[in-house]
Amino acid sequence: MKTKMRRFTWVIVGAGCILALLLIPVSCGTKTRVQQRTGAAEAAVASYVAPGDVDQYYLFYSGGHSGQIYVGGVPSMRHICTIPVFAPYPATGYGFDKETKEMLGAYTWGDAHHPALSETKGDYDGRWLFINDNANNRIARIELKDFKTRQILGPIPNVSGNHGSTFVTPNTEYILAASRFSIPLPKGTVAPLENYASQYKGVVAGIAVDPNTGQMAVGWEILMPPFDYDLGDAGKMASEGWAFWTCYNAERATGKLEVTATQKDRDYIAAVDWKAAEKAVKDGKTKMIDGVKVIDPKDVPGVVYFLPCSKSPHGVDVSPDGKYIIGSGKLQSITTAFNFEKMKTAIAKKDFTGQEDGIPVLKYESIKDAEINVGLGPLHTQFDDQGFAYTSLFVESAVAKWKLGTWEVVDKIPITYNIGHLTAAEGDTVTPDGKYLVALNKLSHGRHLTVGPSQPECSQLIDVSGEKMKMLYEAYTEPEPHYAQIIKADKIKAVEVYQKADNKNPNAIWDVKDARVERKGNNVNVFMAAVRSSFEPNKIDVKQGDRVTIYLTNIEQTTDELHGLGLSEYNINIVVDPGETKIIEFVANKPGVFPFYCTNFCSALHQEMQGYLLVGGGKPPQGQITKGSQPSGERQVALK
Ligand code: RUQ
Ligand code: CUA
Repeated sequence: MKTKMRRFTWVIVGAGCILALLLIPVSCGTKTRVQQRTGAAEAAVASYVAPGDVDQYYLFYSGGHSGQIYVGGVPSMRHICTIPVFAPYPATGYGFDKETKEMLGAYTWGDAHHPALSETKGDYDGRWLFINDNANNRIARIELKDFKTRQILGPIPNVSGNHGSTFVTPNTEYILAASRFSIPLPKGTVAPLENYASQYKGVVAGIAVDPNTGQMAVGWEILMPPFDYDLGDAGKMASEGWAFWTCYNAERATGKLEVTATQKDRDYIAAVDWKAAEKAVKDGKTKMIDGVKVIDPKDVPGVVYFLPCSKSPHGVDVSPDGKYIIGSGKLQSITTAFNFEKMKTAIAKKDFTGQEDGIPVLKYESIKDAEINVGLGPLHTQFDDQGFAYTSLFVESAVAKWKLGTWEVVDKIPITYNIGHLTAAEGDTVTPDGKYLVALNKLSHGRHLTVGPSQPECSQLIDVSGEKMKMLYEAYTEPEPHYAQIIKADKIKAVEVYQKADNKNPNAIWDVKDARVERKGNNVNVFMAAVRSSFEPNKIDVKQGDRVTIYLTNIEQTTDELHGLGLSEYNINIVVDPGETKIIEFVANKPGVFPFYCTNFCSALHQEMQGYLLVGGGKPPQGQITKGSQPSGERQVALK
């Protein structure tokens, strides 16, 4: 592939040279080398952030089945940090201390797809970041004051394969969630796959968010036909109060979906009046399934409608003014702009063509404003500040720029290769910024230093400030960014040190004089301080079988002075930020002497920052290790 690409480039460059020689100074469509270099220099300057300077925007991109979120800067595209969410992350000690271990529960992985920044009046407010776990039906909330995961909700009852998530309503009243895989409900029930069409159920849901704390809880759930609910977006401005999800497999098929679920010409976008859903829950028009109040649309007319959409749609995106709902059939070359007002009129006039399990299907011709000829394999659409929309074309490997209202395609830029999502600066708000667009590409095909068969993912930064889109930069990431959001840097105000006054852990200690080991029966409590460059206490003496709890406080109040505690052969690894207390719990079940040491380079004497855990009750010291004995994993000592 690479060789071919290189050869191809040579041909182009060669042709460019010849043309340049022939045609100078007459300009032509082909760029000369000088022009190419100027373009490259311009692009380099446009994405350059000098040492010591910071980016204009944060880029939060999902880490796919790594379960994490990556944080980058725009326009530099530099990776700044990783926020662990659904999987343990030894680098920050995530998943090893009591709090994060409990948050992760029994799961050691998640499949993170769509990060969503919290909003106030339809604008990112910089408070929280939410992200879905497609695999284990969870949603996490990250506090942007300290970039830490603070809550993981789920598995959400009745939702199976939470892909159509997380998308927030304009004031973060709800986070959308939905079933990608319909199953018999409640979870735990089994029905034969032959009965899929009648006994399996989909669910769309609104997860309620406490406006003060961000705490999430199930708000409402709606029982849906057994389709595959794919992506969502919340209505805004004109369409505020509504939520939209695409779905494929209106065929209600099973087996080889590639074939069985692509039979019909149309699938749907589900439109939910979430204020009506809220009211139905309040009025008790629900039934309990797995402890959740679920709305059956048959009992609550008006809560949900289906908009017919080109077959196998993927993304659904609401324009900044809320007037248009953009849905694309991923096997087609058009994207459809549905008109929200027309949708309301059609509902009022009962302009239906049928129903699915009691849910009215609106007439396509009555609600669509335009079919835009964007190109092959349209997936997702983003918006700028000039009334333009940008649609990613997976099959064509391109982005199409088109005008809302006139529906004409005005520009196209090739992408390398196979773009999935794309994200624009403040692109999901009611006032997008324009300026930058990031293409999140599915394949990199060796455009980087070779790293073996497991290749990184590629994203490309595009300048969208002018008439023509300009490619600026290409960056690589770990697997597997799906969606990302870009927020103005000055909207986020994060702390760099936890103030002592804010640390509410009753077992924190702030003076090495208070460091101690206390025993109550088999429970050993260690009150430990970490400060450059020692742990106090640095000796913990316990008996085999004791339950050990270490309250580890980093008493530093200085930026970037982190300490870690790695305990050899006990699989324990904690990091404490300045001013933070973490709780380490374990049973000292292995006898012996186990060193612990600081894992984060903190000072010139960082290597000296260490101590010992002595777990008594094993064999007493008995002479010398036999010379020449093979290490076998078993203790081999010479008996006298
Ligand atoms: S998906 S490439 Cu998981 Cu968001 Cu569209
Ligand atoms: Cu503390 Cu290294």
